[in-house]
Amino acid sequence: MEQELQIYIDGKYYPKSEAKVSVYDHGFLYGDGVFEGIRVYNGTVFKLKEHVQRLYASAHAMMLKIPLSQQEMVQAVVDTVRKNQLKDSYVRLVVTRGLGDLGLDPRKCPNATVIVIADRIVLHEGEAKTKGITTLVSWVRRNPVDSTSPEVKSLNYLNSIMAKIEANMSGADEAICLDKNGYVAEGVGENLFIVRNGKISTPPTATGALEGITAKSVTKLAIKLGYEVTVENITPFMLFNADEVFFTGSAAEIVPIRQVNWRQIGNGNRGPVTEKLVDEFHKLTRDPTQGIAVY
Ligand code: PXG
Repeated sequence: MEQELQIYIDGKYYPKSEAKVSVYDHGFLYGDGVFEGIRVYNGTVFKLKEHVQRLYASAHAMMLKIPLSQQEMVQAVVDTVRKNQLKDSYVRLVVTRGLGDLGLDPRKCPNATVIVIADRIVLHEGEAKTKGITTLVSWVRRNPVDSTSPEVKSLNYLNSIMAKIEANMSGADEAICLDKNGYVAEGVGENLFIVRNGKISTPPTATGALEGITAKSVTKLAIKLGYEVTVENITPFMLFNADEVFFTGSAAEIVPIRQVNWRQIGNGNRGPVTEKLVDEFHKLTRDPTQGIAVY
């Protein structure tokens, strides 16, 4: 039988079937915690330092003290991937406020819980990546930055889940969320880009989007390819009339969008700019200098 995956919890490894946290953990009781989703390509943890930095920035914003240095956290991820002998995989890094009582006061939680899961990943190489997906602009708005800010990658994903339910029920592959002013913010776990007349734009994070690590890589690649990339407010009208629209994210990678609320985008297929970026991004993920090598 294949060996069970080993999960890191607070410095110890547990087989997947025994990897558990308490029902008194405030991550479970209140969504009080932060996380990252990271890909491993051919034994290199892609943009690991950037993900760890963002994890600590999210934790700092909510005054959650992580009991490891960033360097130790990088090492914990590398060790967990190595222990499971994974090459192409997916890492979920979770830090919760830790064990407390039934009151929400975080002072009741002296020690954060640190979890590293390295698991296999099913790659969606088929239709979605080449033909594109259908989307629905959801009525569920992104929270403003003075609320549960989407800039913090916290365990509070109900906003995204509500939007996802709307997409599911309407038969769309994914949801697009607007900010409170009606501008396009992002997907439920992806950043969004549009292409018009050969120019690329993406919404500002202040509109209520996570500062995506994939979005940053893709922006750099686009500039290297000679495209202009502008951060600007994007309206639903601009989406409907874009030549190309695509999502970016660690889990999603680059996904073309071929339909927004029943309106066809471009010619209804993956556009040429998206295609070039997909090719370049694929090469980037295979470059061992773009992450931390495990082996
Ligand atoms: N917006 C939101 C709300 C996200 O959660 C992104 C944008 C893209 O960011 P990155 O840095 O990944 O390019 C995310 C990332 C999952 C999962 O399991 C979700 C994300 C990443 C990895 C896994 O649903 N979201």
